[in-house]
Amino acid sequence: MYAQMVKSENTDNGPELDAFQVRIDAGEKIEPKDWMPAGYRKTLIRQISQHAHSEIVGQLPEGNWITRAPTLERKAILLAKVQDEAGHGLYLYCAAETLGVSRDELTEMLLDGRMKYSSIFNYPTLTWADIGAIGWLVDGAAIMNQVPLQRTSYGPYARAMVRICKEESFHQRQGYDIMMKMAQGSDAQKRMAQDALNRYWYPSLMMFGPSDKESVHSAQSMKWRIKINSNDELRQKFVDQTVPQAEYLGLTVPDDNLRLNPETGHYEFSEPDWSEFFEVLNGNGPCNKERLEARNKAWDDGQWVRDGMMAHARKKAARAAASQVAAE
Ligand code: FAQ
Repeated sequence: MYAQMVKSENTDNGPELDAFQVRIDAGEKIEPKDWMPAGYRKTLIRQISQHAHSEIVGQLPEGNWITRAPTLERKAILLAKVQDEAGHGLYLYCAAETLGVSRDELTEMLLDGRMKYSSIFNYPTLTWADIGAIGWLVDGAAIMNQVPLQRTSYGPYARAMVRICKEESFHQRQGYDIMMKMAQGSDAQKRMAQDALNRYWYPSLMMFGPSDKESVHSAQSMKWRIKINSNDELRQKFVDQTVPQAEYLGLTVPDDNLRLNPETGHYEFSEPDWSEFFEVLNGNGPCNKERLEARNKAWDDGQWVRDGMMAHARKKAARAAASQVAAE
């Protein structure tokens, strides 16, 4: 629908680009009908869609535990959380559509592997403690990344982030609450909580993207205020915030090199295994195949619904056209 309104912009220099940068530097929001460079539009489509796909695929690891949650209350909370993730995906697809792509196109690119989703969702959820670890660490990392995005330069993305961040903060607390119960529980529960932290720590650090020296998009994205902080800055903030939380739980972060540097006030920590990260991005993580199969199946199973909706829309349009002719 928005495709006709797109003002492009294959100029990567010239007075329009200078004027655009002045607006960005002044902290103005760019809106869908405004002029924007092709690269800005392309980068936003890539980042917002990857984000939307992550929210949708991100339902799968937790959905795995809805039927096995330990109490009715935990089940209701988890169900609500997973539904929130679907909602986030939908706001984000809407934000991407304002840039001139359709949700169908984006979905097809996810399903045939042309578009990415967050690496974290290619890891399995083996025990109930993993649901705690996801809320605490994965939603915790997501908030750290997304709070600054409320100030991103593209209006529809920034506004979607405001609501998403409120909900993510509830998700993080529910995860920490599960971890607290487990860490204060029996020895077996404590071991389960520690094991979940051991398995989710480094994949959570990877959520912030490759190190700044390996990040191909950061410099341009930060110039356009699509990104407000670099990957390493946010990773450091996440570690600084999360280590004391682990200590409060009585759990040990699985990193022998972890230490608080009294001079900088920041934790020093080990980098994740970046070769594992790139393997996961290339489709070779523990659950990549399973996740894409599940999304492909959902898309195929929903074909009859889309066909029905389209047939209804066509009939409605034909009836409206016929009554218009009759009235003339
Ligand atoms: N996974 O140059 P950079 C959530 C790719 S939401 C997969 O540094 P950029 C909620 C990147 O696309 C989680 N791919 O890239 C939830 C690029 O590839 P390309 C998602 C990754 O964009 C919780 C290449 O590597 N959040 O969890 C990853 O400047 C619980 C080079 O990297 C967002 O998407 C990765 N981890 O920075 C749901 C937030 N990292 O496209 C359910 C918005 C990098 O050139 C349950 N996105 N890549 O082929 C961002 O802030 C940025 O896109 C970054 C990456 C920081 C993720």
